[in-house]
Amino acid sequence: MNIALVGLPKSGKTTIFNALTRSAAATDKYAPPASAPNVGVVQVPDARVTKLSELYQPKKTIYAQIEYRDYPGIFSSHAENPDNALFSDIKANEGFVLVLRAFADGELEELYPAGPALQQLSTFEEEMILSDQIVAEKRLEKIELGYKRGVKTPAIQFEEKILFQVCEHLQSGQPLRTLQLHPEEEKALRGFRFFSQKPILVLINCSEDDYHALDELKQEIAARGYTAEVIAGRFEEELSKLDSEEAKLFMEDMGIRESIRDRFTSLGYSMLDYISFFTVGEDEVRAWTIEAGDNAVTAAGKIHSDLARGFIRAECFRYADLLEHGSEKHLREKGLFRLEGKEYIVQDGDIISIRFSV
Ligand SMILES: Nc1nc2c(ncn2[C@@H]2O[C@H](COP(=O)(O)OP(=O)(O)OP(=O)(O)O)[C@@H](O)[C@H]2O)c(=O)[nH]1
Ligand SMILES: [Mg+2]
Repeated sequence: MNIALVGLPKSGKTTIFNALTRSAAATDKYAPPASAPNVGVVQVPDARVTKLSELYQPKKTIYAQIEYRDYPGIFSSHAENPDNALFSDIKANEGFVLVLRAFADGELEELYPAGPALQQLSTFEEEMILSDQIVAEKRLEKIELGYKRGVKTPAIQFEEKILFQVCEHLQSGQPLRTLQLHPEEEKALRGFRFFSQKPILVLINCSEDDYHALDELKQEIAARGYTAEVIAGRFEEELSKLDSEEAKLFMEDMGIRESIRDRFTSLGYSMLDYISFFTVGEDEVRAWTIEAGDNAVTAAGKIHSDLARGFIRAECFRYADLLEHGSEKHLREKGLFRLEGKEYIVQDGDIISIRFSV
């Protein structure tokens, strides 16, 4: 899974990146925006994988991973000339964490004016919509030009029809996230990687004092269709440098139940609507990530494309059942060891073995 940290300049993206990945990337107040992202990979702590590893004693245990990519601030006069390479890079991520600056720093606000948090959200959304509009309109112009040269296929006409819809939707100020599309329409648009189509989680970055006082702002952001979470960014950055016992004491003091690093496991999965399935054996116990609603062939393809191509069936049981009955043998006796076909919708916590032939 990969997640981009985005936002207006100096909203605290790198500070939060450091907390998430236990890195020490520079967070200089005066430095101009960097030109490349910071990248960090974090293992997803999953008690189920740990338990499966105890049961199977494999040579290798592999947890799922989240890759965080922390980008320089975009969409403001301080981030001029957004070069296309940077935008493409940002849009290649699966989901966005939008960091809003909600800590008070008069000097920063003077150097990098951003306005109140809600205004930052509006600015960012408007800019995403505008950027998508430019992309869609450019493509429409190219299609028109093609028509004049006699390039007209049903596929292009189909694309044109959807792009008109896209432009209309964007023009009304709506992000593409809210445009209902059929699967084949969605497929035709996939290559554009529109900004406003990405799943977004909003992080309100505030000072320690305000940590428990931002429910109203959270609700206002929710009313605009976003999930919002509050984080005391700099505090969490400091926290991530401590050992876990020390960190626990500080967190209790502050009334923080879980560090951002731990909170993000479920936040990331629910933002992207992802679930986990597992493969087990003597060699390896491993967690895999797929979208909720994916079928057995898609899951097989995550492991290896050969497994999807030569898919015969999935042998499958549930983690919870294994825990309850203790062994695969007992599961077989209870009829809880299932054979599933291509169309089977994989469930969170399924343990799967793919039979295939190529
Ligand atoms: N008081 C306070 N300051 C913060 C917090 N988070 C970040 N800062 C400060 O804000 C400044 C910018 O922080 P960064 O994390 O570098 O911000 P950024 O969004 O990565 O900045 P760009 O990448 O340049 O857009 C630094 O001086 C941080 O120490 C916070 O939660 N509270
Ligand atoms: Mg930064």
